[in-house]
Amino acid sequence: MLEQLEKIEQDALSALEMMDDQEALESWRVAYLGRSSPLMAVFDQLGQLPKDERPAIGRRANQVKQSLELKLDEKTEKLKQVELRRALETERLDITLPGRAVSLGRLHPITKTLRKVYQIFAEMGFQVYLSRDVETDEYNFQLLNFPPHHPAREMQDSFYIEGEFEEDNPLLLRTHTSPGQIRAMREYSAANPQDPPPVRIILPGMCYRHEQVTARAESQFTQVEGLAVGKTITFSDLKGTLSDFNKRMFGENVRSRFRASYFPFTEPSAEVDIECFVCGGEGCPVCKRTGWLEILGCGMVHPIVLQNGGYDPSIYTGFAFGLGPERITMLCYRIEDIRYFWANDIRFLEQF
Ligand code: FA5
Repeated sequence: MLEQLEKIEQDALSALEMMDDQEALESWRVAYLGRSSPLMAVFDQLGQLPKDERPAIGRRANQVKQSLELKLDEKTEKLKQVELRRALETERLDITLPGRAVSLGRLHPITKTLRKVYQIFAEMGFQVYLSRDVETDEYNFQLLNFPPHHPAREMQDSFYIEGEFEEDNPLLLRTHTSPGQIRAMREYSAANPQDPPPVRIILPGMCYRHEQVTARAESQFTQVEGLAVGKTITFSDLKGTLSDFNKRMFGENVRSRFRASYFPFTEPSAEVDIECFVCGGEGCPVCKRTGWLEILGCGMVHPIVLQNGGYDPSIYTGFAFGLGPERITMLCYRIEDIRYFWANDIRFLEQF
């Protein structure tokens, strides 16, 4: 029986060597220490042994049992360590890996153009003046020398706002940034009505026109108005300012032209065109086959407008202009259709 116990111990220990996970260890425990194991069978037979053999075999059986339990505990602990190490290997954090880029928002192309326009005019000494989007007929038209029922109003079809308003002075969404000229001049001249200070401002903002949307015209677009009023301002100041602006905005070699035009609030009036970027001046659908793209309207401030702003036209003169950042952005980035700006198409916006 002692030999049988030796064999049980040896078999069990060499089988334990082969076990390599917790599941295998459990089946080993059932096989060698469980109720139906050969070792337990030895304990069961102890009672039938001759009395004098019982103590030695009983002691030896207990030793084998304790030794196997000890080895099982050691092996269990060892396997736990191996599994832990394996888990650490696979879940290892590599701090040298580059992080995932956070996707950032970006500036709308019109905002980029506006910022460049502000910078150029700031360098020339113009300050930014913000006027309102909802205007009265009086400021949008009448004070700018558009008399009621004057056909020039049809140049800018308006979005009127329903509600209560004075007769002949309805509310509307401004059709251009020019009403800001009157608001600014009135504010400046109110400070010193006898000798109003000179004005040198730009007035950026959204404008709204109830007109056919095409590749060149939107019903909602931005404008940047410019206004300079002083005692010695001439048309050459206007030409010099805008020619310099064109060079800084589009580059030294840009071809531009001043073309005589008409606005009720300037006299004389002009429009400025830049050579068409699509056809290089040959003529195409974008430039209506003229080879030129209009980017702004301008002129010398009409005496009636100066008067309405609180500036005596026998002492003061001024120039004004209104440019279209959408048209300028189209030129800078070679964009062929103005409708992309408001289409919210991420494939378009991601290019800027
Ligand atoms: C005006 O709105 C005048 N208030 C400009 C002005 C100011 C003249 C001061 C004299 C003195 P006009 O309607 O031409 O003018 O518009 C000026 C510029 O706004 C155009 O050259 C163009 O660049 C832009 N613009 C006009 N209509 C649209 C439109 N529907 N969509 C996009 N841009 C437009």
